[in-house]
Amino acid sequence: MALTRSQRAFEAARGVIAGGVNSPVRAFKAVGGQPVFIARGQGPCVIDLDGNRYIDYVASWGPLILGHAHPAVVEAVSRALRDGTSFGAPTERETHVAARIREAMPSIERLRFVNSGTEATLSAIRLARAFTGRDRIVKFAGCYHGHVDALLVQAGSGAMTFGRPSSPGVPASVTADTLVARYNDVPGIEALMAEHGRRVAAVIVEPVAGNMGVVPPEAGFLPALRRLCDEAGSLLVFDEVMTGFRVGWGGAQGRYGVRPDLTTLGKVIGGGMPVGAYGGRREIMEQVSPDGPVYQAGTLSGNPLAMACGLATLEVLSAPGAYERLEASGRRLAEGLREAASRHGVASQVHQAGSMLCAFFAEGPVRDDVTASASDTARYGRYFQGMLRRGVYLAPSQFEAMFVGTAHEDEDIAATLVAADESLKELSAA
Ligand code: KE4
Repeated sequence: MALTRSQRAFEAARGVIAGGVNSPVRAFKAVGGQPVFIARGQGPCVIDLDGNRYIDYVASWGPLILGHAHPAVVEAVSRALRDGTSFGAPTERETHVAARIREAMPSIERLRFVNSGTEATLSAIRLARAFTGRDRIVKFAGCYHGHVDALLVQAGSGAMTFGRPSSPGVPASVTADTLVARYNDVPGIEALMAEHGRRVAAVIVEPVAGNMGVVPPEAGFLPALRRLCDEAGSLLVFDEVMTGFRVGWGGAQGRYGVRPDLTTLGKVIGGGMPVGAYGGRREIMEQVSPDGPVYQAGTLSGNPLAMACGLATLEVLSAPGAYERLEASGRRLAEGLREAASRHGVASQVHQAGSMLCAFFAEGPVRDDVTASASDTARYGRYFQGMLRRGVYLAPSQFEAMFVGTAHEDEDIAATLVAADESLKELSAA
């Protein structure tokens, strides 16, 4: 049978790009088959090189909350482009985006833009260590904070999918000060902080975990982290790269009412262009160069095109009712998936927080990395392929999230649930 254009493109890519992809999860290794190559996006859909149209729930792993090629975004970036691409000098747009972020999340009294979520978390960790004069960092198994050496320990997302709890090439000396706790396990983190707290610079957490699949915080978990950090004199870092402007205008810190000392952001604040940020209490951020001694820099940080894209995205999201509609879409999808799975006797746990959700193929409750890892990933792979064949593009891994956006109309969600019903029926018959 003749190769599809995506298959030919993948072969060509493999000849020059490591693994044929620029990020591991895109290679479909966790779900089988080969990646489809995307030609373009349009609203809630992406179209591949062979002309197949998919309702897109990857949304570039979260940033495309408005859908693809939103008119306001296209206009803003095109206008900015005509004035140049980058200056390596301050522009007012950076101030406007930062002000919008502070308005939405008042804990971020000062921030610094960088170019990715990874840069944001590595910078936040360095800053926390400098501010406290301590070296220990606590993270949670199943949470992923980018490919930061010190944090690539029992990471979620790609590393968890590939079953490699920590990557080769990370010296033991670099992770020697990284402690790993279990998500949603308050007694566990209490015991860890009782033993190590005085040496802990920061506790970093995904306030809604999205890299072991979606696992919301159980009541009391986030407040416990706030209390334990206050008692130990450690900083609480909310990694809101995924949850920022995703689970609410005020992020997870607004949704759950817990104020972190530092926050990392990415994805939505760039609207699909490379933007990350870290920020928080003024006295902490004043330690960052050039005002303070903590060094961090970046050639393209605050890039004018990326700022224009992010600003246009946040402007649309700030409209009254936007998050109510996102929440309603997320809830509708989650309830429809639960009903379909139940109708066909497929054991699944569907979790939803705002407009991020996921379906675990698991018998029992999923509340941390251990219970998430017990999911039937082979079954997820078959479900993924069934949905892809029916024109629905999900994350090619059980340990990722499904993102619904403002461009998904009722008929897109209805069509998605029809495809899910047929795919789950197929699973139950297998
Ligand atoms: P980036 O360096 O990929 O921009 O951000 C790293 C990061 C940090 N923190 C959280 C909570 C994240 O979810 C991420 C990146 N998320 C993954 C998806 N689970 C990005 C997709 C990929 O790695 O290709």
